[in-house]
Amino acid sequence: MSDKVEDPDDQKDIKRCIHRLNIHKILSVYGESDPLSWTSEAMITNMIVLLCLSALFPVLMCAEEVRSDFLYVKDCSDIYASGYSTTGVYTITTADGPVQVYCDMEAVEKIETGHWLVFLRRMDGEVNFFRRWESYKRGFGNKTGEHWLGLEFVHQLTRRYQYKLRVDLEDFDGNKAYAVYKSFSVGSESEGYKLQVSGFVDGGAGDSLYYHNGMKFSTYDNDQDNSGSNCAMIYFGGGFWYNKCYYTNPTGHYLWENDGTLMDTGATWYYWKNSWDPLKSITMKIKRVK
Ligand SMILES: *[C@@H]1O[C@H](CO)[C@@H](O)[C@H](O)[C@H]1NC(C)=O
Ligand SMILES: [Ca+2]
Repeated sequence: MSDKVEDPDDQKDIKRCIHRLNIHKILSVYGESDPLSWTSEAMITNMIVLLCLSALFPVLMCAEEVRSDFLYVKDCSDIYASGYSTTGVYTITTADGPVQVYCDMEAVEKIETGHWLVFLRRMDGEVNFFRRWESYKRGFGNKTGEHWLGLEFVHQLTRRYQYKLRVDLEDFDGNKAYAVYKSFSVGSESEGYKLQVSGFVDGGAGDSLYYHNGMKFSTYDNDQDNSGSNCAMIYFGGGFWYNKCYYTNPTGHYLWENDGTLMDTGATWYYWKNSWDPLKSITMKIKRVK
């Protein structure tokens, strides 16, 4: 596990060294010497989190509901057009049943209207993102807090309509930056939920997704990355379109502060400051392009 990372450039070599130290630190926290034991521990934690979340569903169901056919109300733009302009959780009925979505209805700039459909949100570390393929496919988390909406749902939307993507970042000093991609889509499961992004617009964040464009999605139990190792496993990441391995890892280990330790396993977006610093929050959201 320690010497199978095949990162060619120096930058990655440095990363690899830090990474080894990190594995050691994490394992000592858990009092284990065998990485596999750590994994089973993480899996048990996942199960507990999942159980807790299912108990919370009734609470979430109290959110505002827009019940309609997937064909007519498919995303936050339609919900907005139906007269709902408050940011929050809404329910969309799909062929696979109801799906709860978090709609960010705020206009971010004067020229840019709201009604973004959030598919990833990290903000406080309350939700464990080290999860298996099935979780990333179906979605998990707390829709008013940290969550992953689910690859299948996002695929079903982006195969039918054209979407753009916006990524919002915030560091621990309150600085913000963003990146927009004018075109965003996720392939089918048989295509590995492949990522397609293009039309980068810089809102100060830089373009960390270029390295992930065209990649299949990977989780620790479904390695479809370009590394000889398993990116999700070696960096304790969640699920992402890992390449060999990443320049952004929004589902990474949530770190509550930028204290210099465990830094390269965090939720990072490298090209903002050319650093692996963990972020306080990161949101990925999509909007239909007319
Ligand atoms: C969901 O997350 C929000 C924001 O962190 C929090 O206020 C709320 O209590 C959470 N809800 C549940 C049901 O855990
Ligand atoms: Ca691999």
